[in-house]
Amino acid sequence: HARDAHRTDLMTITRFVLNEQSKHPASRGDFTILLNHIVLGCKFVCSAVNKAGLAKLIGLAGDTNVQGEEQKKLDVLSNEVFIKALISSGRTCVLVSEEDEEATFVEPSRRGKYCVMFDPLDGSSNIDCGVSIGTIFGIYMVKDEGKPKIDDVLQPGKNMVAAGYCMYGSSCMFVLSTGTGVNGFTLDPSLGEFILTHPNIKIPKKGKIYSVNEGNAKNWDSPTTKYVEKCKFPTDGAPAKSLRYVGSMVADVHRTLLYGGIFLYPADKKSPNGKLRVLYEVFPMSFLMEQAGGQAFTGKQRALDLVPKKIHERSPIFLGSYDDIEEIKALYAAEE
Ligand code: AHM
Ligand code: MG
Repeated sequence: HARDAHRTDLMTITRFVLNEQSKHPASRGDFTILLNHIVLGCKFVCSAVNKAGLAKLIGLAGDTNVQGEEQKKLDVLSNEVFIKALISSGRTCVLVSEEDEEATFVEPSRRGKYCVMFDPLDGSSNIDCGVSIGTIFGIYMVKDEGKPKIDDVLQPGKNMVAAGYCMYGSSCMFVLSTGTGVNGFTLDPSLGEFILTHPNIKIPKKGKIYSVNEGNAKNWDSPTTKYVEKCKFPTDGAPAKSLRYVGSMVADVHRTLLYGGIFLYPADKKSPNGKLRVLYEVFPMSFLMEQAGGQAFTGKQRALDLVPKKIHERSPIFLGSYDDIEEIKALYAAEE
């Protein structure tokens, strides 16, 4: 039976990516190797997060990161694990981490053709209380393998060759796109393997949920204010939307992908560029949204068209179901 086949014919993430890559005759397995190293990092973080309370890993490391926030021990640890795993893959040349002010250029003997931008452990405010957190990553191809430059990671998001996240939640889930749709894998802890559980994820065309930090409402611009007002007091006879906000981008985006709706971190008077970082938060999530049939918009343009000037740049972001993003786009268009 079909179900039996699934139980005994396990589609691991490695097998899945090898299958995908075999469709490209020129492929030499480099991407599969890179991905395996990312997956290893995620498994490590998953295990560390699960043990955090026990192992007393939680607590301040006494350091502040480049954004001037307190750095938690788990953030530091995760960052080290990912940097080392990525370098040792032998397939990377430029690395950008939320935790490091400067990009890391891999030494020539260990260099490969991929640039990886990542937030090793996002959702820092949720670490200490055991709420879902995650790792986010995006991957570009270097232009000239012999001469990796900072410009290689300042490309528009649409140039990404892959993006994904791992959510450390009630189960550990790895969601990936290599530009041909979105697939979700769940960690089977007894096997230590990510198994394909959510093939070809498509976001519902319209959703019933909005997700935003409404505590910032007094500083919002008028399209955002109008949009959220409409979610609560619809004027077109539609039912009001439900509000869900974890405060971990990975968890909020994951729910949005599966259930539909909209996630927004808009600009406000205090932060004219919003909060979320372009390279390792906005771009990877926008890439996944589009690949799942949704949209991602900055308030001015398609998010993936943005050309970042600095590696830690921020941007407002509205992402989610196709129809819901159309509405916010219309409100911004009406302002012009
Ligand atoms: P972080 O990188 O310090 O963890 O901040 C990013 C997080 C996102 O996961 C989340 O979407 C957002 O910050 C929540 O911000 P706020 O607490 O302002 O609502
Ligand atoms: Mg972050």
